[in-house]
Amino acid sequence: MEMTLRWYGSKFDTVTLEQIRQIPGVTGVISTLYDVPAGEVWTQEAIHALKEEIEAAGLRLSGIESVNVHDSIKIGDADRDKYIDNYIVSLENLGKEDIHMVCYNFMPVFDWTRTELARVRPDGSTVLAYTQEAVDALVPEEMFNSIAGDMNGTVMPGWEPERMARVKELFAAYKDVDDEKLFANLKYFLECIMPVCNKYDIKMAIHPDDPAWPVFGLPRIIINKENILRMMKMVDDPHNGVTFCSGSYGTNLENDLPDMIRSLKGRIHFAHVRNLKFHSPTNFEEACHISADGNFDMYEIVKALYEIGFDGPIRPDHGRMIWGEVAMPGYGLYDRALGATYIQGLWEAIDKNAKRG
Ligand code: DNO
Repeated sequence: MEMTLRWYGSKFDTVTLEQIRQIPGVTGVISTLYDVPAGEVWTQEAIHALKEEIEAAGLRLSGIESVNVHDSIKIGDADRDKYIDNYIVSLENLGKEDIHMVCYNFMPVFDWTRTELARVRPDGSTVLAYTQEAVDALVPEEMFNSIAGDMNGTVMPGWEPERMARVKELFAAYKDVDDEKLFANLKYFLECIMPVCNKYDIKMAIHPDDPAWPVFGLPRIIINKENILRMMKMVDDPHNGVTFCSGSYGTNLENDLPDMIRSLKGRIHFAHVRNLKFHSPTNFEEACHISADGNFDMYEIVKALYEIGFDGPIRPDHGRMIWGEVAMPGYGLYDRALGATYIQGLWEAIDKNAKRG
């Protein structure tokens, strides 16, 4: 595995590349062209500039999170081919710049969903949290306003104001899209992009839906072992793979995370590792990374990744806000740095144990 940190680019991130470089063991960043709207072409020049900036700081651009998929593709609209063609050109330009991992999602309307961005924990840290009760009490259009005040002046991925302004319209556009249609539209998209992925060896890594169940009645399909294996079979190419995000699949306590990892051997191209603390099956908060703070056995999760021979980029995921830091919720420096070193400690112990037999 290669330890990385997500970085939104110098215009958008409160964390600098110099700071990331000083986190022990972190050699790469996962980045994006944050200001290119979904559906538009990523130019080779812009990708090259991003890569150069990262390399000048002594790090590697280890992959992209995300090249977002336009809603017309997810809906299966008449104009989807135009957006798929643009996506193919973006992948081609990434390939030419020697980038080989792309994370994306296929969630309708909203990306990940939380109902609180700064829930205070007993130690005074703040975390992202979710309760189904809070979602049920809201109409979708209010979702953005209900959390906008807690974004610390940042633009959160999937919660861009322009996108939220169109929520009503988007809901109407998705009205005939059920699980089967969404699967079919995903298949169509993947079949169109696999040739370019094969040509440049680009590993596509779909991010799970978070939380891993339908929200506001919208279909959500990347939620459990059965569906993800169906997706792997439906386009059976190693370039069609997954981002294994423990905190997203883990929102559903019925998902056995180490078992899911083992069943996806060879198809996990990127790993997001974090822990959750549940107060009830539909009320959880994002704990710090260590096992003792949440509900997951982080040792078993990392061990499963180790045992399947996972060798892609891995990153700590959302961190708590601690030590007075003001940053994009979930994406501050300090707690993610603690997470990165903790995951590496688990990995080293597992590796040494395995080698000693
Ligand atoms: C949230 C992230 C997601 C993820 C996208 C991938 O913090 O994990 O926004 O990047 O779903 O496209």
